[in-house]
Amino acid sequence: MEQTLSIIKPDAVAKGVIGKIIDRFESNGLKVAAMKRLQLSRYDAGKFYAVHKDRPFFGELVEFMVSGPIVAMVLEGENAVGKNRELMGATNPKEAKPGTIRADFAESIDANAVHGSDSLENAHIEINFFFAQREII
Ligand code: IDP
Ligand code: MG
Repeated sequence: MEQTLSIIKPDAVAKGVIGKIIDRFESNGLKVAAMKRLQLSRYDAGKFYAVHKDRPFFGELVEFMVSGPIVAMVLEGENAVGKNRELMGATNPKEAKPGTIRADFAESIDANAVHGSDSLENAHIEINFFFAQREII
């Protein structure tokens, strides 16, 4: 059993596809172990994406992530980290496989509907960023 962090980003929340995205997880063996809707501050968005702080798109990424509410979730299941990445599709929705979340719900490489942890180690760090242990059931 693994746990991973998923974020439904501001573009997908604004479009009203929270339920459709969660259905992809639940229909593919991932359970929602914790969930909250919130809006990030610039400080928190910068901290969350600190690994990208030297990339040219960092400023845009932070502005996008604070532009509206997001939904953060802990997903749990067998191979949850890899399975979530597979369901998400490639970072650029134009390169994402048909039937993936990004292919179906995202418009562009910056507004790409979802975030998912890329390793078990980062999943642990990212889950702790959003959730207290008592919120994960
Ligand atoms: P990932 O979300 O598929 O793991 P990362 O490379 O970790 O992709 O990048 C984090 C986020 O930064 C992406 O989801 C996307 O929103 C944004 N991003 C990545 N590359 C670009 C780019 O070239 N231009 C604008 N935004 C980008
Ligand atoms: Mg990433």
